[in-house]
Amino acid sequence: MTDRFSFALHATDGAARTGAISTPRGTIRTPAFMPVGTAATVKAMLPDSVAATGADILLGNTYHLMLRPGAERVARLGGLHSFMNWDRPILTDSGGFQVMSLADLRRLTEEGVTFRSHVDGSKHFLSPETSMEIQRLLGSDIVMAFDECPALPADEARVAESMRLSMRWAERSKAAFGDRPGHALFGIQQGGVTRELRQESAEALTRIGFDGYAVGGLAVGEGQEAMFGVLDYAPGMLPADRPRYLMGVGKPDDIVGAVKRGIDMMDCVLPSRSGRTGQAWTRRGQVNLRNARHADDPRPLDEACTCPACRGYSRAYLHHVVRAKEMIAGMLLTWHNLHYYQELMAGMRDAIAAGRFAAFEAEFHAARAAGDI
Ligand code: PRF
Ligand code: ZN
Repeated sequence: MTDRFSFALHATDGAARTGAISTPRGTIRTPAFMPVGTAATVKAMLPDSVAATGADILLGNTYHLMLRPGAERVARLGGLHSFMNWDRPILTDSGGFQVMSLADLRRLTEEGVTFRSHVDGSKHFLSPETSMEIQRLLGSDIVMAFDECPALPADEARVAESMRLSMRWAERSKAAFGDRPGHALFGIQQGGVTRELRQESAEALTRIGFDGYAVGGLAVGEGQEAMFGVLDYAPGMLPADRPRYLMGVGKPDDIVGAVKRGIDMMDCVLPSRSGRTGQAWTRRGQVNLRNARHADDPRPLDEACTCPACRGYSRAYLHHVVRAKEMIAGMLLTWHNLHYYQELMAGMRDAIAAGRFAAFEAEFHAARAAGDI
């Protein structure tokens, strides 16, 4: 095991890449999918179960953890890894994005953002400096720069102004982060769907210098076609020898399209959140277990899946526990969905290494076009 953070590219196939990020807490195989553990838990899953699905790294949230239970408390209790019983790498988002979507009474200035907690109405302040301090207290392995991200569609002047503020904040994030061997700081590209703004943002971030680079500001209302349009050029603007992380994406077809365009890391609440509402993702697309057609079906959700939900239970049982709102419904479907996502990532890594990503992509779309069996 290494005492440093590093990234090694193993193979490329077109723009798609496979490699490994080494950290003192373990290796992250890329392309990587990071399950979301917002409040120091991947909801409905034990950490060992999350690891059993194939996850190398989790995502945690500055915003949620600073409000509850508080970063100082987590630090006193030994840091987030020990607190939540997950000893592998953790990436933490920096909070600005969540403030904009969740907090009440937000006030944005050059200095940072003041807001009221959605939990108890208490007043808080986040800035590049306070976000770096909170992520340090949590013990995050991959720290995200503090940024701001407008929802799309937004007018270009507003997107440009916001991107330039985020670039000034990126510089302050880097200064406040300091030198922390074994921990990484990622910059976040903004600029909406405007190529010139994405270029300006990439140049600003590269000049500052980060351990990795995120493509932020996508999957915020622009639609898949526009997102892929940006991903046709945005990853190529970022240093090829550093990991590239697409934030908050996505559905399985978004993920395959992003990897095809040069993305190495992703996170999304979709597999865990939709598992808690009776939605499953399989090779053949989305399956709603609430649907009455499953009530008498003795077959597993996916006969080819090796997860506990598919090996031990029928569609009829899953349908029953979803309808009865039993806790095991969320547990089994979250497990299945995370397992499916990790199998998808493993399949892409193998395909890229073997130079057959195009064939993998064609098979992925053909299986979905066939529909649920
Ligand atoms: N910035 C940060 N977190 C994010 C985003 C962003 O732009 C997004 C956009 N998809 C999701 N999460 N800091
Ligand atoms: Zn399964």
